[in-house]
Amino acid sequence: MATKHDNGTLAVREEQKLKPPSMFQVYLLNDDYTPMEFVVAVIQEYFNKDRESATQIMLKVHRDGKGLCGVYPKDIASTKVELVLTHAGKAGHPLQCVMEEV
Ligand code: TYC
Repeated sequence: MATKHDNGTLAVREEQKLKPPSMFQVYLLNDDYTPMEFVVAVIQEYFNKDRESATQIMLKVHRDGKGLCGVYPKDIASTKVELVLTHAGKAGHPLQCVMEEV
């Protein structure tokens, strides 16, 4: 709502300008080398999934090339991508993790 002030200024109410934060989908990508068990452990640790859900996501990535692990605000999504890439790199696996705006 716009409010006309006595002094002639027009104030747009603050709450009207606030948009919900844009959200980002975080995906794992398939490759031919990262062990399935490593991927399941990554999904459990970084995306808070139980072993069954993590296994289903890993198998989807393996079959379809990519799989959705979670949807987060931008800073959380980018932190997860970095943590996963760092963890995989240290372990010597080429696992890739990407984010896409919803
Ligand atoms: N394709 C891998 C293999 O056969 C397993 C794998 C699954 C790798 C998911 C990456 O994001 C991935 N060992």
